[in-house]
Amino acid sequence: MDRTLMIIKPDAVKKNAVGDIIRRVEEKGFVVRELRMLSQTKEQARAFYAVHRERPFYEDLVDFMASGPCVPLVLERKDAVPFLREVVGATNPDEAGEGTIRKAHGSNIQNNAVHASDSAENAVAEISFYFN
Ligand code: 3AN
Repeated sequence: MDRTLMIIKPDAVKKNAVGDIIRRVEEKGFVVRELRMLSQTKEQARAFYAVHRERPFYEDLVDFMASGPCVPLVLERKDAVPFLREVVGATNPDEAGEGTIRKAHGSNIQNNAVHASDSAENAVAEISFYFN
């Protein structure tokens, strides 16, 4: 079975959408293997999104990710990485398909409810960022 990392972002935690998001991924056959809640420091958020450090939205993204508690989870399923990306939907919630998590809970391209690893290699690195 493959594993991937999902983060329920601060906007979704503030909206009380944690339970609904977990229900949606469980309904799609994912098994929750690890889960925690933490409030990230800006340093942690900067490190997690270091790949975006040259992008114009980087500091806003860091402020957002450090704005309140978030919930990283390790999810297990066959083809976990690509399948979770489908369940999550497009980065911009306006472009996300019907039935996706971002369509249901995202507010805008930054406050888009969840993060999902985009490759098997990144999934391994991102899981070890939050879980030993
Ligand atoms: P995804 O999360 O769909 O893989 P990425 O990796 O391109 O998208 O972007 C990481 C995060 O950066 C997004 N989840 C979103 O919160 C934020 N983001 C991406 N593009 C923009 C943008 N144009 N303006 C503001 N925030 C953005």
